[in-house]
Amino acid sequence: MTTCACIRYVRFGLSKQDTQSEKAYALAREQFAALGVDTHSALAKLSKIPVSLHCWQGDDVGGFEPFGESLGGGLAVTGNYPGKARTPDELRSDAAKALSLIPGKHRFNLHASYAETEGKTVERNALKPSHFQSWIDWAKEQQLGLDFNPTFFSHPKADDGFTLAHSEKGIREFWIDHGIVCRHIGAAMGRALGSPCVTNVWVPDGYKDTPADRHGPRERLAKSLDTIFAEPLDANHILDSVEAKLFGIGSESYVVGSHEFYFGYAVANRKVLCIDAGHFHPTEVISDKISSAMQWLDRLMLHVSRGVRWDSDHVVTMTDELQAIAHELVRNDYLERTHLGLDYFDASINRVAAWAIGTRNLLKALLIALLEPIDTLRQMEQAGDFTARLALLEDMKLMPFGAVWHYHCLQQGVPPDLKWMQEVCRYEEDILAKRI
Ligand code: RNT
Ligand code: ZN
Repeated sequence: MTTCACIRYVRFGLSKQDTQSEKAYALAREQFAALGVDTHSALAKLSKIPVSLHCWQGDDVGGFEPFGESLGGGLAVTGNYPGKARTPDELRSDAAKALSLIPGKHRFNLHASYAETEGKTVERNALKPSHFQSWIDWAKEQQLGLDFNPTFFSHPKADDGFTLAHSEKGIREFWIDHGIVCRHIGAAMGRALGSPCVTNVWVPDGYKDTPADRHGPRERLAKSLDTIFAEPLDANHILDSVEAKLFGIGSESYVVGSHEFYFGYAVANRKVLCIDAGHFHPTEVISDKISSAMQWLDRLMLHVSRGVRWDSDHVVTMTDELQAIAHELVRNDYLERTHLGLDYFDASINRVAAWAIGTRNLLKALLIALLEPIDTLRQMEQAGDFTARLALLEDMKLMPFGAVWHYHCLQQGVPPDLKWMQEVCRYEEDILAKRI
C-alpha cells in the first residue's frame, strides 16, 4: 500500500519563499534583460499556450462503457495506486483539481470510450454528440477547449489486432463508421466551445510476427481513412489528425500505420500529423522531426510522452528531449501551428499528481525556451562562431528560470513548486482515499 507524502511537502512549504519571490523575480528579470530577454513578455506568451490534458491518465485508459472491455490495442498500464476515477463525475473532479494546479487556460482530450450513455450499451458506430454533452457542459464551465479521439481498441471487434485495416469488410466498416461518428462528435465539441477540436485517429493495427503482406493492410488503411474523412467539415470546429506508431505489444513486427505511412497521408491529404514522443526507436527523438515536418504540413499535434526503454508512457519529466521539443517550437515560431497534448498513463502514483507533474513540466520547458536569447545565438551561428554558441547554450542552463516560474505560478493563482503537492495530498486524503 502506497502512502501519501503530505508530511514531507508540508515541511517544504516555506512561506518565506512567497515573500521573497518578487525579489527573486526582479533579480532574475535583470539577469535575463542583460541578455536581451524580456521575462514579462515571455510570461505573457506562456500564459496563452494551451496544453491538452489527456483524460486517460485519470482512470488508466479505462473509459466508461458498460461493456467495459479490458485495455487492448497493445497498450499497457501498470500500477494500482488507490483512488482511480470510476465515473465521469469523479474523472471531471480529479481533472479540475489537476487544472487548478496548472497555470494557464488549457484543453481536455477525450476518447470515445468516455461517452456517457446512462448505463445503456451504445455501440461505437452509433455514438452521438449527446453522449458527450456533460463533457461539453463541464468544459464550458471550466473554460476548456476539448479534443477528441475515436477509440479503436478495448473492444471485441478489435480483439484480433486489426480495425481500419481489417481484411473483413464488415469489421472494417464498423470501424469506419466509428471514425465517421467521432468526427461529428469532435465537430460538435468544437462548435459548442468555439475552438476547433483536434480529432485524432490512432489505430493499433499490426502483426506480432513477420507479415507476408505488408502492402495490403496499408492499402486498406488508406482507403478506410479516405472514407472517414470524405465529408468536409468546418475547420473552425474540427481538425482531423492522424497518429503513427512503431510497434505495440502484440504488434512488434509490423504496424500498419507507421510514421512513413501517416507522414505521407497527412501531406497528401492536408491532415494534422500527430507525433507521439514514445512512438519511435528508443534513441530516436521527435524534436528533430518537427522542423522537417513543418516544411510540408500546416499543423502538428504532439503527444508529449516519455518512453523508458520502450513506449512505456511514463509521466513527462524535465528531460533534455522535452526541452529540445520546446526549443524547436519556440525558436521556429511553430506554436501557432502546433497542438500540444500529453499522452502517458501511470497507475503507480497519484493520478492527479501525474497530470500536474507532466503538464507543469511541459510549461516549464516552454518557459525555458521562451527565455532563450535566440537572436544572439543565431547571430553567433551565422558568424560561424560555434564556440560562443556552445558556451552560451551551456551557460543558459543555470539561469534563474525557477524564480520566473515561481513568480508566474503566484501571478496565475496556482501554487508554486514545493507547494502544489500539498493540495494533492489534501485531495487524496479527502476524496481519493475514500474510493474503495
Ligand atoms: C497509442 C497512442 C494513442 C493512445 C491514446 C490513448 O500508442 O499513443 O495516442 O495512447 O489514444
Ligand atoms: Zn499517442
